[in-house]
Amino acid sequence: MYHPNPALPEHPEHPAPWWQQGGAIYHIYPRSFADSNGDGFGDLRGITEKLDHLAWLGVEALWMGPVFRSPQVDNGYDISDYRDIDPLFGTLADMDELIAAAHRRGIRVLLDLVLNHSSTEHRWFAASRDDPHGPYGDFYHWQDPAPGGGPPNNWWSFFSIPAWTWCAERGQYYLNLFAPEQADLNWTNREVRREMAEIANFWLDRQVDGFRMDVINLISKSPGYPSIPDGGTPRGYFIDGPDALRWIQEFRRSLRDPDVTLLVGETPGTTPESLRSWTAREHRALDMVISFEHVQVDHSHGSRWNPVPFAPQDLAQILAEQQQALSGSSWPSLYAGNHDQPRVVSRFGDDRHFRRDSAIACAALFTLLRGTPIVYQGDEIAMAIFPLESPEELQDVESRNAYQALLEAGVPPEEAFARVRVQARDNARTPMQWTTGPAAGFSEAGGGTGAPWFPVNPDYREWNVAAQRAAAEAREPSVLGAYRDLLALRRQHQPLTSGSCTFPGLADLAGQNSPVIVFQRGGSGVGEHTMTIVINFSSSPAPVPDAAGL
Ligand code: ISL
Repeated sequence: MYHPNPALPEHPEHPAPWWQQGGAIYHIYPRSFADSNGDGFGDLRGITEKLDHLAWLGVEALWMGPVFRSPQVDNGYDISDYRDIDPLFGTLADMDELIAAAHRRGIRVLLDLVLNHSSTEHRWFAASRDDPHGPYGDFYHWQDPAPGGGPPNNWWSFFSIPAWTWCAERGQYYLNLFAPEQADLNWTNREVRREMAEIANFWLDRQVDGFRMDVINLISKSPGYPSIPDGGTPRGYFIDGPDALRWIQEFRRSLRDPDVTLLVGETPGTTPESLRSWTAREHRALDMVISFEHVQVDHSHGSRWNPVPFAPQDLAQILAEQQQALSGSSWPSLYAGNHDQPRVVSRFGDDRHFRRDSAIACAALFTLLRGTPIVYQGDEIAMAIFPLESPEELQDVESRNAYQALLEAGVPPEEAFARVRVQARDNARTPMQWTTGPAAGFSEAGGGTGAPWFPVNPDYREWNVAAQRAAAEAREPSVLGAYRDLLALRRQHQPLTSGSCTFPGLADLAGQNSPVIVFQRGGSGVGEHTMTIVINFSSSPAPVPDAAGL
């Protein structure tokens, strides 16, 4: 049974759903959060043991990355049984205990459903491969080779490889927009859609409060699988495809509690118009989306593997556009860091000279805009990117493939590594830094079978939860204390909870190199006050730009 956190007022005067009442979501990457049994991997019991950290921080919900049964080719984003917990993370009983323990502390629980694709080790895939005319024959996207041989079209996977894999047993190609071990499910099949809703209801019956829906805008593929014209984008082909919105609406209607279940959709490559369309309340599709334009601000020509320094005004322009698209009856999520992105303080801050203050500046930006903040584990203590020294240290399938693809394109090895190392997803997946103890307190010392699955960032003696909690309690400055204060501030001031969000002087600031971002949160009623937030994203004093008109 869910009990509201007494630290979080319920706002009976606002009819808004719980996620619009000032609370934040804490994002956990389970294998790197807390290891309760000393096997080197984080687990569910580890999360349960650390719930007081979340309660202290003042978050209203947690979202954990996928913990379902999986061969772990993509760290759980390749699910082989949606109704069971992978032994790496524990058992169904551990999950029940975690949900109950979170609810006792007033923290809601969101699971990560990966419904665009399953593992090729799922029983559906074996049945589909072995019996094209059987009940599962059509569960995936199977196609004959192109007339001249080779893959059916020119689609390319997000993981720098072709999107079609040949299956000798069936004599056809299947579609995989990620790794070959992640086969895309065929949502045109009504049975696939029914299975998806039943999986969600299975977890709602176990008392979860909502879902983050992985790459949910990829579920609809263009009929006939046409090739993308040279220079074109996958939009309309497999991004924001023709039936995606309708199927998400149908999915919501099939849920046990369609009105109170939070659905956060991850939507790479989408447009501001689609953002609005997915989330407009009257569409009854998604409640929020995780969009990407702002985390691509430092990608040259849209390529993650060609990073350039970030310009604060470019970031402000993108955020303003998102805020505009999601105003009114839509609602944004706010994030800069997650398990797929480099660490925020290393990316938008100065992790060498102003690590604490620049992490706080990033925190202020991504907690004070309109929307629900999603705080990624470790960002609340300014964890930084990992000092990767060689390509052999890369563990993530996306980073390894990207490095390989750069080499194959003729990029010299040193340059290829330099380009991958700062953007690699591995950077944000290092073990959580809890204490100054062995393995940063991530893994139980003693009884364990080995070291953490990924090395702890060597800076943990200085940057850890225990040290910052002590500082916060002594009212000394710390990133952790700042996060807690910012999250409380959002709940206490109506303009921050639900007011509008505008960027004064935005058009005049476009293309300028001012490091100062200015935005205003408005009161929603007559006579309500507004709040102005001014953040300097540089290492030296800077004037508030005149264009902001303050
Ligand atoms: O972050 C990315 C681009 O900026 C991609 O790495 C990412 O794969 C893409 O955004 C989709 O991410 C989600 O689905 C993937 C999984 O590997 C990611 O971890 C997940 O967040 C496939 O399930």
